[in-house]
Amino acid sequence: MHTTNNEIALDEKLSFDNFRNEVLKDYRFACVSREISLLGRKEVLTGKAKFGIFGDGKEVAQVAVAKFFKPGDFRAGYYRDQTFMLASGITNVEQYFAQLYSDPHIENDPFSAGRQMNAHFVTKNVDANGEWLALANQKNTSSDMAPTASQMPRALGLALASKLFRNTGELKEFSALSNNGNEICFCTIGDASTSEGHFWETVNAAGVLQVPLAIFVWDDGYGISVPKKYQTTKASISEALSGMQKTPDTNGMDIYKLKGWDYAGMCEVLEPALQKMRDTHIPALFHVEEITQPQGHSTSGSHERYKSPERLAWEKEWDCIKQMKDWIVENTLATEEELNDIQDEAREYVKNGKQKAWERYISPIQAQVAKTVELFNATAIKDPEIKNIITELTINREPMRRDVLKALSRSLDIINGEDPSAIRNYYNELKKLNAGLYNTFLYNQGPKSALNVAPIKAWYDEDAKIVNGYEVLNKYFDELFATNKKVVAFGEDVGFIGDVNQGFSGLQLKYGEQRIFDTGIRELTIMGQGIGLALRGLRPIAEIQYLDYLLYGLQPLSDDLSTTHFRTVGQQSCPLIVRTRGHRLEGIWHSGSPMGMLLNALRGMYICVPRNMVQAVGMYNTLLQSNDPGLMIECLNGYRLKEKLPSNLLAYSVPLGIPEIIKEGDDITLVSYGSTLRIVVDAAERLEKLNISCEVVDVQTLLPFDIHHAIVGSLKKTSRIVFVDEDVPGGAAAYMFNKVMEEQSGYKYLDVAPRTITAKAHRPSYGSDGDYFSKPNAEDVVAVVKEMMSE
Ligand SMILES: Cc1ncc(C[n+]2csc(CCOP(=O)(O)OP(=O)(O)O)c2C)c(N)n1
Ligand SMILES: [Mg+2]
Repeated sequence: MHTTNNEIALDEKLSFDNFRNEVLKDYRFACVSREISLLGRKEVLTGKAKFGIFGDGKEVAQVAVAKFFKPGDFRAGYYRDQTFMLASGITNVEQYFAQLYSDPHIENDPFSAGRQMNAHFVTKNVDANGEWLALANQKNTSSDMAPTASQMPRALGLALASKLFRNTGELKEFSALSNNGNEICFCTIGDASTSEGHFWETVNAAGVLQVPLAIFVWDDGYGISVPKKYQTTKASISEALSGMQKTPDTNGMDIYKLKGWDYAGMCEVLEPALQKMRDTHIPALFHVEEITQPQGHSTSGSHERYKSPERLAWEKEWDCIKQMKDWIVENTLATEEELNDIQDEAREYVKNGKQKAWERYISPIQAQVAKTVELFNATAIKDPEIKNIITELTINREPMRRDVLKALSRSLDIINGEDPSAIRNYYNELKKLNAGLYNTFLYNQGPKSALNVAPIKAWYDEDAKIVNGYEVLNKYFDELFATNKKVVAFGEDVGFIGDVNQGFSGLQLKYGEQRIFDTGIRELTIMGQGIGLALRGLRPIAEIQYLDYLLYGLQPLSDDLSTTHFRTVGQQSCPLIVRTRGHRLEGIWHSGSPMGMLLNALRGMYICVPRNMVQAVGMYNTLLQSNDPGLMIECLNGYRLKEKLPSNLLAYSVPLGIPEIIKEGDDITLVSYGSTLRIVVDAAERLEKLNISCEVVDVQTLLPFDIHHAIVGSLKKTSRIVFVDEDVPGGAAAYMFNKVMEEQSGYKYLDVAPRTITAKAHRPSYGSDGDYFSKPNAEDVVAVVKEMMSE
């Protein structure tokens, strides 16, 4: 083919024009983002928003990174990423300000409906019915959190999913979820937050697992006021991590250093580095240095208090937008005037967007104020105190929803002689409306709610086999892995030996190392791994070897998993199943049953406490049909107890929140769960011989708890009730007590004072006697019941 000089010149001009346009587009994003930060701070300082934390100083690095963020990719980041999200098309000015104002309408703040602080982003992973979206075709972000480094554990799982999608034959068909595992998890973190254990555990695991995790450290030299010499060995995270560098003969990660003001330099490194990650899945750390904080850390406090004049002057000079501007002019891509115009236009654009967001935020509240005033005007109330209340409300220039409710409620206290029904009705109407805005989506509410799974009973063949508890699970997991391709299981000793109690015995050999696998001893990131996989549409079962060690993995379960559905207003589901085993072993760290701690920390998960493995299987089936996350605590001493093997292992499902009466009786109700039930049943049998008839109730799940109030039904019959478990005093037994007495109005049906029987406050001494004298035993139960019968 013959090309003329003219054609070559035209081609060059076109590619130069494209390049120039691209650069100017990025410059504009940077300017818009900077204006957001400047104006956002003002909105807080003038009282229109409560708190603000902004991404100023990180703009240029983030427009550079966003260029390589593709559909299918995921982000797990933190509150500095507004420019990244703007440039990726995930947020815009109006949405950003709606969140800053904590606008509770999802149409306005599409990330959290005002539930999250500003700069906490999310994209949907499920539709309104809980069906998985085509994540491979959209740019994705997991939902940001405020605890520093909390994004790290789940980032590992988001990256691991790419590896599983690429290497697991069974997953190939899910092309809407992954494009052959080409996706990278873009993980961002501040320099100071790398001091957290979460960071180190994640980095180590990524180096071992070889997953496409790209960690960007925005290094502005400070964690609030504390400089990095107090945070990081050698005051440099890339230096400190240099031993992690991958070599041709080792695993590990690639480590790059970038300058946060050097637009061209960053693009040049990022393009091949990120492509390599897609191709090879080798993780990488991008240490982005020389970043500034033009306005300091956040709206609370000023950086002049802890930065030296030299540092402040350096930050002005090395401001990334100034540097990018100089670079553009030097390279004659645009004139200074053109760039000033872009800046001016960005300022206007942000101001307009902010204004729209404010109007949308405030107008429904103003309407509530107007309606309240109208209601009062329509009645003949002349009370001066009420008039004051209403005047106070009307002169408030920035009223909040709570101000309206307070005014209505205070007036209702005072109204005398007039008919208050219109005002009361409006008060109740608003309370309902606000409950819908503020108190929803702790769990799935639609078809994917675990509470909507139809119960199916276990069937037993006439010649049903009697097997060990662990064999029930083993048979079940075998059938599960054969039929549900999205299920994966992992944890310490789960892969090769099939878990310490043989639930997965032989299954790695059968289903492969991609589906059932060992992990390092790292409970925190095992949980994060599960969260990330679940967010990407898989059905992970993540194991904590013993309940006592769940504490190591509790933070991501409590802060991340349990709040995911709530903080995203139902837009993200994370159906992780955490499997563990516990209660009743021996010694200080092998006997734990810290159920009260879990109940308090894990609202947003379901907590299943099956009494045997057949019940456990039914609960696994229920959870797997739903999008709700669950914790399954199997009885450690139940694996070798004999159980009858059902014939419909995969089909039957135990409904959550439905207690089962496992022994009927008339004199007293004994409520318990899990391993303790065996002690309770023992005691009940002894009491039977003394002519005391006990009704024994297995609550089956602590969250949810007895949703149809069956226990009060038993109490109506017996008039006496005891709650028994092996948690500390005031733990889960007290929780059950409260539920039945307060929520179910159980107090109305009591003949004698209700009791709890629990373990001692201290942890048990080692050995069987240590257990006997620390945990509740049958003798204790018999004694308490006899005493109650004689009262
Ligand atoms: C677990 C936890 N501890 C403390 C805080 C309070 N806190 C918020 S931001 C921050 C500093 C983070 O600094 P860095 O990681 O460098 O990010 P930067 O804000 O500088 O971008 C601290 C201590 C927190 N949010 N979470
Ligand atoms: Mg910092």
